[in-house]
Amino acid sequence: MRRPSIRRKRAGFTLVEVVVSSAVLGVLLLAVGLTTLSGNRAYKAGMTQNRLAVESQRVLDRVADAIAMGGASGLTPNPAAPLGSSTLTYRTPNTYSGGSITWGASSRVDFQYLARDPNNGVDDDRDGFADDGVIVLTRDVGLATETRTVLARGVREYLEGETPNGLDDNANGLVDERGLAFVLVGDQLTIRITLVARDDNGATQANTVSTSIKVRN
Ligand SMILES: [Ca+2]
Ligand SMILES: [Ca+2]
Ligand SMILES: [Ca+2]
Repeated sequence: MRRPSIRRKRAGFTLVEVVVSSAVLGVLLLAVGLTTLSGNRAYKAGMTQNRLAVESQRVLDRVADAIAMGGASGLTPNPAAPLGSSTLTYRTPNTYSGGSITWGASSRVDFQYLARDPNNGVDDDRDGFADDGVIVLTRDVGLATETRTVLARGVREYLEGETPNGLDDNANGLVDERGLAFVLVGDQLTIRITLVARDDNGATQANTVSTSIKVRN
């Protein structure tokens, strides 16, 4: 005669199952947390990069537009390689008649240090960047009508990739160039700008733009 089989119902989980499940859940939660954190950091960095890209392009366009009307012979100093220049004074034509140009007052675009963060290797204003500065457009230089317009803030002291060591660290043909750098080759004036900012993670973000314009002889 066949004995009836007795099946016992399992109640709950074994300790091993609980430990394993908890470990798996922990790993999953950690992975999700890290992914979220990583995504959040990337998002904040991306936002700052986008803002810098738009801002640096806007400034570059303004500088290029301002200088485009100037004649190459009126550029002071002559921003020749390998040093280039972080300041450029130019004159725009007032009138053109009988084959001759009457030049107007001088204007200047240059990199300037801030009074609150002078050129001393120290981040005096504690914005995260030592000796960062501004790009200034000065019209009617030396006249009673002189005006000064700040075109950009957060300008890196040296162009991205460049350190002050007598070398061309970023391999662009210029040595120790500033965050605003002009160089003239023939009638082609190249303008380079690096803007910097801290993103919401506290990380440094930089954006560099450049353009070349033809200046008139
Ligand atoms: Ca300083
Ligand atoms: Ca600073
Ligand atoms: Ca360089």
